[in-house]
Amino acid sequence: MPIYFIADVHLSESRPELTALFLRFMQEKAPQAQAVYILGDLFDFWVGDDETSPLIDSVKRAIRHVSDQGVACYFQHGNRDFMIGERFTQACGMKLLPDYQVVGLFGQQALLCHGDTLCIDDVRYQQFRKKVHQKWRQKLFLMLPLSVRLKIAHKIRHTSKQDKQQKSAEIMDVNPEFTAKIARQYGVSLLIHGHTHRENIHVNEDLTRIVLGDWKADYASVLNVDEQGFEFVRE
Ligand code: LP5
Ligand code: MN
Repeated sequence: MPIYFIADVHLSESRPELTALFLRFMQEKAPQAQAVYILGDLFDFWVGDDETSPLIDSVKRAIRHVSDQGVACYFQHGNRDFMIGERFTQACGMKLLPDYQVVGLFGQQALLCHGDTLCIDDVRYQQFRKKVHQKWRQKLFLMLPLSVRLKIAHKIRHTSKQDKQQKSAEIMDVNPEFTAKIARQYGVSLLIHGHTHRENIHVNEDLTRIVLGDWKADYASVLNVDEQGFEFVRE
């Protein structure tokens, strides 16, 4: 049975076609797998596990349905949904993984991460990340009314979109030397990540780096891993 990897679905009320793709993937494809790994940015943004909506409920139910069938479901935080907590992942029957996780894939060790931590040349983003990952800031944020949290999230999204216009594509990609160093640190020669939306398999002497794609209006980008190897499939 294969293992599926997905990332950067960016579910939101404003993109119902992505929700439809995700629900279809969960209903039709995911039950055929032994495991499904979601490597971050499942949602366009997340402001706390206490938020409820028809979208969140349907996603929760769809993942739960798959995990209840014995498919191991895993989630890693992205830069958009790092506020997802155990309350949400447990309701889905998913295991919340740390930012870096080594897993065995058909005899090969692979390092998994969202990918944002590898983009160290994006200094403004890394400063922002450091701040919003501070536990005390997150605790304070969660004490705010939901409506205020949503306003702040929209404000950050707006600033982020503006900032990105000033950044080169190179700055917003992973730093190759740093990425190689991290892979060495974890003792792997295979890395799987998302975030940059630059779906690809980069094969170098010391490291194979698989970059998951984001989901488009008309297809889901899924990495299928089995005894035969790695393959991107479009659902
Ligand atoms: O997401 P994407 O691809 O557009 O851009 C990312 C980086 N941007 C982000 C921000 C997210 O888009 C939005 C996250 C919403 C989270 C909501 C919960 C908040 C919880 C707070 C808990 C304490 O990740 C972008 C990268 C890009 O990827 C490529 O890697 O460049 O980084 C930025 O744009 C960061 C900016 O450079 C700096 C942002 C400063 C924002 C400050 C806004 C202050 C508003 C305060 C209002 C009270
Ligand atoms: Mn991301």
